[in-house]
Amino acid sequence: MQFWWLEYDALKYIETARQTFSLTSFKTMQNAQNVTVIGDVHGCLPTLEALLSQIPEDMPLIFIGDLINRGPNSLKTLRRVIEMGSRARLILGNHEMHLLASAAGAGKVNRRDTIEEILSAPDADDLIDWVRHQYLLLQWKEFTFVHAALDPAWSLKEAVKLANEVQSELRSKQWKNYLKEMYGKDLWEKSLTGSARMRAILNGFTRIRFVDKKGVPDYKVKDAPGINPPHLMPWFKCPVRKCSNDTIVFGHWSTLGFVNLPHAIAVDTGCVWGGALSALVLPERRLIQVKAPQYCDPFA
Ligand SMILES: [Mn+2]
Repeated sequence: MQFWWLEYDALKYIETARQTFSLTSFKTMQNAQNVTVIGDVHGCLPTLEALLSQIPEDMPLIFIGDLINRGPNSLKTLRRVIEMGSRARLILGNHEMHLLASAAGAGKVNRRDTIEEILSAPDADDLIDWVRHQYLLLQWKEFTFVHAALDPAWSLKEAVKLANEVQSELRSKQWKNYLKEMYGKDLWEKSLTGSARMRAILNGFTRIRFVDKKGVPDYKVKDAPGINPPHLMPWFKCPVRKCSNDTIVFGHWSTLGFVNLPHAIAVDTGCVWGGALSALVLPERRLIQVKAPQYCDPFA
């Protein structure tokens, strides 16, 4: 199962020859002793630099998504990660999807967005191409990386299939057309087709926080656990979720803070609103954090 990741990268880089091609570098990540996952950066480049200075330069990195937007340096942060080449991979977050939808003419850049500088960069097409070739789900050893969640209705095997389904559309020539109706709160059902299916898959990976006891997501509630309506629970505590025996690493939920449970690891510690940026060295789960200046309000 791990080889779809390897094969895809190899093909892309042979095809485009944009970057020095090295099959060994891909094998290196899969075979690496350690991988470090980095929480939601949101364009906070100085904070990212401070964190990176504490991580060995040859350490493979997985960014958990929302690398960009909201913070002050979206363009430079994106370039910094692209320039790392095969050392770094990005999980697509809701903010990356918003960037792609905006580039496709389907999303509207709003007042609080800081992605305009990416869309108007002279090499915007290359930047967008890089982003749309990233991942909704990655696996390394026993860990599965997603931006927000796995929909409780999905087994890990189904989730891998659904991630591949959307990733191949994003990587196709028709990607702009595919994303035309990206926004909406569709809930997952096996029978869904077309744009409702795409929305339910994207929501299941990039937006879920709370679910009810049957595992049905509620996209309206964004509170920290403890002040949520009593019928809702964090998705990773839902007893009926099908992936409860898999170890899921995720970000997205900045008010949740660092969570380190046997089967759920949360790494978004709110760097954009003055919390911290976190890196977690795996498999030993060694936490590295740097305190961050505040750029915006978590509840705005
Ligand atoms: Mn997010």
